[in-house]
Amino acid sequence: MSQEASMFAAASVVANYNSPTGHDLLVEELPLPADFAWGTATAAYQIEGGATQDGKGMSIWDTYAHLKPSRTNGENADITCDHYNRMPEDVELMASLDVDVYRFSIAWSRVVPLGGRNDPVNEKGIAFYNELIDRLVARNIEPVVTLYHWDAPQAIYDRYEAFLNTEEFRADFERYARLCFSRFGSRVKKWVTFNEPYIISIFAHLNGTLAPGRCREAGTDVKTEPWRVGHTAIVSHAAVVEIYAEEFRPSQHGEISIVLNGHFYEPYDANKQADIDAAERRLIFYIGWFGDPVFLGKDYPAEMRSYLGARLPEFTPEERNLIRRAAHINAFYGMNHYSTKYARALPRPPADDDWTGNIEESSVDSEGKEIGPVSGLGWLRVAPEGFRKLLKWVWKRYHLPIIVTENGCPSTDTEMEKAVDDKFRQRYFGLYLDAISHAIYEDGVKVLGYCAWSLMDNYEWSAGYGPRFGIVHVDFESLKRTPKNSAYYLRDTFKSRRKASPRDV
Ligand code: PNW
Repeated sequence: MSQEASMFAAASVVANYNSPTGHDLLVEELPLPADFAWGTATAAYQIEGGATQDGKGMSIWDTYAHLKPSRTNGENADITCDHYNRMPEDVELMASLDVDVYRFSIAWSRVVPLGGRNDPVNEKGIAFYNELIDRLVARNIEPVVTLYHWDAPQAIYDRYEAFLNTEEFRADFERYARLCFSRFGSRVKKWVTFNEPYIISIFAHLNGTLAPGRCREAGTDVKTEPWRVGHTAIVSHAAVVEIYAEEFRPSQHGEISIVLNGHFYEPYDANKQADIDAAERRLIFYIGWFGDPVFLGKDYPAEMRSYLGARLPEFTPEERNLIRRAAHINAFYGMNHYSTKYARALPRPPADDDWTGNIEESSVDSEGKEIGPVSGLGWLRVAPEGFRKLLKWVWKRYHLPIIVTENGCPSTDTEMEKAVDDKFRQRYFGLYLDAISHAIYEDGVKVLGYCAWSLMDNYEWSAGYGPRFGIVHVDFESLKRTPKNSAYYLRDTFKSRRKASPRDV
């Protein structure tokens, strides 16, 4: 299994910030602008449960999580946090933590059970999100709403394989988006089309570790499918962004964009030009793939064209015009970021399914230095300096205000007591907020807000209930929620850090 493919598997290493490898990371509690917003993030499939309740249709995740043999650690999210039935309590919980914003996603198959443009709307599903939004607004919490967080309606996958059919998907996604804008847009002022198109493309259509699980072993075409999937996401995003700007924004006055994830990459050997180039190329393959068409209205980066050749789709003239028109409508850059890795240039020619720009990733550099202490997940290491550098890289390339739409980690202890006194996580948050402060005040990057991943422990996709990312503990037997100390840490740190610290960018 490649390093990327194994990232949803839990690691059992115990972290030590003062490790013998020289990590001595101390939280400085640096200031943040007075108008900096903070909140929590979730995704529908990971927290809602109510899998078949009130007319919800099946999504590709309902199918994937029930495959036999299991590809999700034997676990599914039929119930998970049961947020669908406990939503009022969860809103009160957030209010008690003084959050400014809540980022959540709408389950497409809850509002259009069969997903298609001519399929009926499920009013009970609409009512659920209406109540959620109303309760948030009543508590002065701003909703940030993601239209697509990985849970395509199963029916559109059965009909035309969802993202693999650009025209069909785009048409169905346009109708779904219009429905959401018209029903929820009077109160939702920040929209996100897609969460992490990189992960949708690579993990779901190359490594096969996420639904619908397409991979070489399953006999699908891993050389071209991921790039077609990415293309569909870019074109559908642009179409929906334009629809919002033309049909809804004049009366609703909201903003729309996309959320891109990405590690930062450091060269494996900082003295080797090939590795310095490899680190930059890896960022371009991860982020530029989507960022250049979406935010600059340009073709895929030249590096990708030269490495991937005919595997990378061409934009049709209509698509080219569309992405050019839509690019300037995006109001912010939604950034999901967790960790940093080293990139090493491979000496041999790329594999026929290479998706990295022919580089190898690792957590240890040429001198044996680790990038940072490991969290409860092997791929997620604490490396706040990389976060600062990524903020700078993104700002320089796209020059859009950044909202950190996800950041967090699973602690190394899962025992109830230790999990609630989650020092590892508190320190991670403290360090990553320091990195934002450096980026704002020293590097001149515009960062508007921060959402911790996640509000509560939830279903971590193919890793099931193993890794706990929540700032609130969930007992999956009783479904009782207990705030961890990191929740209070975030509440208090935003209270104190934001005092009288004017934004000077
Ligand atoms: C995100 N990476 O996924 C998702 O948006 C969440 O739903 C998920 O629970 C969370 O992060 C934690 O995993 C990611 O490889 C998957 O950098 C992979 C990466 C980052 C985020």
